[in-house]
Amino acid sequence: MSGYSISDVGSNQKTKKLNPVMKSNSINSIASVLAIVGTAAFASTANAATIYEESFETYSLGDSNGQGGWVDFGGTRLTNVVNTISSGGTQSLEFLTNPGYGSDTTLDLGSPITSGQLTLSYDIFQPTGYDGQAHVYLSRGATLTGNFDAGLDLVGNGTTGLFGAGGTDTPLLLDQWVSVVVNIDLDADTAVATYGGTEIFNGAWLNGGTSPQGFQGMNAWTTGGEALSSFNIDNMVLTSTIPEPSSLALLGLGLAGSVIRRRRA
Ligand SMILES: [Ca+2]
Repeated sequence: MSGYSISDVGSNQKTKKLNPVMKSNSINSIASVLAIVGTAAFASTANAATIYEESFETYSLGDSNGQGGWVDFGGTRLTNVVNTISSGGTQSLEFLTNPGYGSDTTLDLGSPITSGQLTLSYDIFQPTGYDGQAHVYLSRGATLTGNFDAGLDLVGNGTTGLFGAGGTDTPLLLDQWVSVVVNIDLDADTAVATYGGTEIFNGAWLNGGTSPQGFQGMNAWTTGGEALSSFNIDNMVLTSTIPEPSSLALLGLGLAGSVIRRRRA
């Protein structure tokens, strides 16, 4: 076991800029502006810090093992970087059936994320003729040490023609890139997932296993089917929406505005 994993990836926090405040002699107007600033600051907590972002554009073509933190998990096929298909750019990650159990690769964060709101998104391409099951398994624990604790198992099932994650399955959208988005609330231990904008899961994130609440691993693999076929993944992005200190300070400003207004009422 190589134990290869990416360390805590640096966040790229964005600096927020306030619009110039209008000049006014009226306390009422100032109070209103403060209240508006407060509202805007609350909305801006959705500004995300990027934890992981990968478009596979800088990878060498061929075996992805060891590139960008991905570790081959011992599948019967390699997980290859290809330039024959992509969602933006020219390269993507390709998973091949044997048929049956084929490519299997995994990526763990250096340490689990245990609180706040996360959003994981990726694009997936399943062609007509891919008759296996395309898995993207999101684990609460480190997959490289065997802590496969769901999390969610997002499955594009070429056998049934459905995409699902244990909720309400929806028909596969074939021969096109489809965006999968998973919003995880680690404080409430809930998750909501969509496939091509259609909600496919809305339920518990903490639903078994031995790891505490959290998010750490992503394991993508393919199995099943009778055809020698493949699917592709591109544009994996993991962001965190934990409120930033500057937002909290602005929230305070908003509250001050509310107080001023109430006094004049
Ligand atoms: Ca790409």
